[in-house]
Amino acid sequence: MIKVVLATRNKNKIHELRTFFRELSDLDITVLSLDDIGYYGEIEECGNTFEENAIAKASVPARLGYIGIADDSGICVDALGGAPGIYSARFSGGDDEANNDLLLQKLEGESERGAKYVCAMACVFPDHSKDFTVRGECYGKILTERHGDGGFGYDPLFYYEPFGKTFAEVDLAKKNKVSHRGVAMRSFIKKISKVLS
Ligand code: ITT
Repeated sequence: MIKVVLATRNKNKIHELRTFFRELSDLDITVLSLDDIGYYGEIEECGNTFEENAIAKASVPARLGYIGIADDSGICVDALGGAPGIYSARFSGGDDEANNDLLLQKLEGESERGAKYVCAMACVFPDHSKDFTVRGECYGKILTERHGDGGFGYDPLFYYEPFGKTFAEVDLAKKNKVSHRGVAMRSFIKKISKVLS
C-alpha cells in the first residue's frame, strides 16, 4: 500500500481525491490528510503561479517524509487581466458571497465576460526525484447575476456554455467531467500511477 498526503485543510478536496483514486487508479493508494499525520501548522501560499503554490503546499508533507500532493486553483477573468487568479480565495477579504459581489462590481457595464477556472496539482517526493505538476483549465463566462445554489466559490456566476448552465446548477459529478479540477485530477492520476508503478 502506498501512502500519499494531500496538503489541504479543505475536506471537500480530500473526499474528491479519494473518490477519483478509487474510480480511476489500479494502484493501492491511501490518501491521508494533514490531520491524519498530525500536522497542524500553517501552509504558506507565497508563490506567483498556481503551480508554485501547489508545489509549496505539497512540500509540507514531503519535508516530513511523505509523498505530498496539493492543488491550487482559482478563476482568471479576461477583462480583469487574469485577476483574481491565485488570489481568488482572498479576492475581497471576505467569504464566497463577498468575492462574488466584488467580481460583479468590477465587471459592471463590461461586455467582455470570458473567464477560465484553473487548477494546478503538484506531487512532491521527499527526495524530489520524481516531482511533477499538471494543470486543468475550463472556459466559461461570468454572468451579471447568480444562478443556482450548488457548488461553491464563483460557481453561481460561472456559466458553462456546453451545459447552458452555471456550475452551481449542475451536480458535482457532471461538473467534474469538464471542470478544471476534474481535468487536472484525471491527468494527475494517470501520471502518478505511471511514476509509482
Ligand atoms: P487549500 O488551499 O487548503 O487547498 P482552498 O479552498 O483555500 O484550500 P485554493 O487556495 O485552491 O483552495 O483556492 C481556490 C479558490 O478559487 C476558492 O476559494 C474559490 O474561490 C475558487 N475556486 C477554485 N475552484 C473552484 C470551483 O471549482 N468552483 C468555484 N470556485 C472555485
